[in-house]
Amino acid sequence: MRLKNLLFVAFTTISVVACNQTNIKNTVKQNKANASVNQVGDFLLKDDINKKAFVRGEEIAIQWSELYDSVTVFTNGRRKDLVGVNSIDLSSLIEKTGRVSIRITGWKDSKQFITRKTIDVVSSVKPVKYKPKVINKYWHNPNSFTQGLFYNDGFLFEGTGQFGESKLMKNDIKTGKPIYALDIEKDQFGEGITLYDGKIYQITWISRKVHIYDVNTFERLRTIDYPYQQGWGITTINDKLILSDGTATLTIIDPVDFSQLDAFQVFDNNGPIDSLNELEYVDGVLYANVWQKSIILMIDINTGEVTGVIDCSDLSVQNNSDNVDNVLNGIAYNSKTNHFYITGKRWENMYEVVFEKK
Ligand SMILES: [Ca+2]
Repeated sequence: MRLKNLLFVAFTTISVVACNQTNIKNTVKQNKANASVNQVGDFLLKDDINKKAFVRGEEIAIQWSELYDSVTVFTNGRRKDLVGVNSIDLSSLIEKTGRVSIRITGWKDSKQFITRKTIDVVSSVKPVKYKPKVINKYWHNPNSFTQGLFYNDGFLFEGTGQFGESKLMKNDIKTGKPIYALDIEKDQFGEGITLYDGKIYQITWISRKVHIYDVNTFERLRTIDYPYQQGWGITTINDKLILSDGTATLTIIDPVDFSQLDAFQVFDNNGPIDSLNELEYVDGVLYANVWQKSIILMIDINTGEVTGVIDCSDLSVQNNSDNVDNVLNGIAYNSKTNHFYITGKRWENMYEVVFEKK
């Protein structure tokens, strides 16, 4: 009997200890789980919880219960910490148009409660319609698959594409013939070109290489790595460069190492405009032609908004071809005359134009 009692006591004690240890373990486990496994927060859009698109500048009010000790809001990676409030207008955190990934985390004790949402911020302006007025028309080599174009000091500089055919040229405007022309590597497809600090930058489509030349001698100074997937258009904005990649996204970069300084998505008042290609920047306005469309967009680089659309279909028709690849692509600007030059891939003409309201 005595032994039996002893065994019973011992068993009970071990069980209780084991049970307590299990409880502690479970509690610790639970706390860790609470801290690491996100719980769904109750962060909701105030007026219409399912609303997906907002006009730039419109209030984007999010509200939540008073459960949390603190709240952190991320909009496209931009962070704001909040204490003692239970609502925020996100529009104050969003400067530009585009798709915005929102993550809101509420903290209570060791627990975090997360709500994620994606919204679109569309342009607040209706684009003004323009068309080109032709001042002059010049010969353009119909073999040139134009991918980049800029004006400098009386000449048009042109970069062309296609594997095995890509060139960089300095062209006489009146004859369209090259003063200088050089080929790039046969396995590379040339894309946009721009002038920065006395040097020409020529990007390539998928080779992830950038060639840099002296604008006066055409000597290739160096080739650097291109840190993005695709190169389409490039132009200079004061002390920075801006890139298109065939999507609605434009990337502002450091000219020294091509590292990203900013990126935004171009939206009109309906949504994103994809396939942005050749670029030109003039006095606060970025001009971008849209691949396979006969239009040039005017974009406010501070907001991402499309402020104007230039319909170049009359010019496209004059250069029509059976080849669907031969589309509008090439915008250059002469600051002395305020005239633009526009052409296209394998177009027979280079146009000197001004843009006027339709
Ligand atoms: Ca250009």
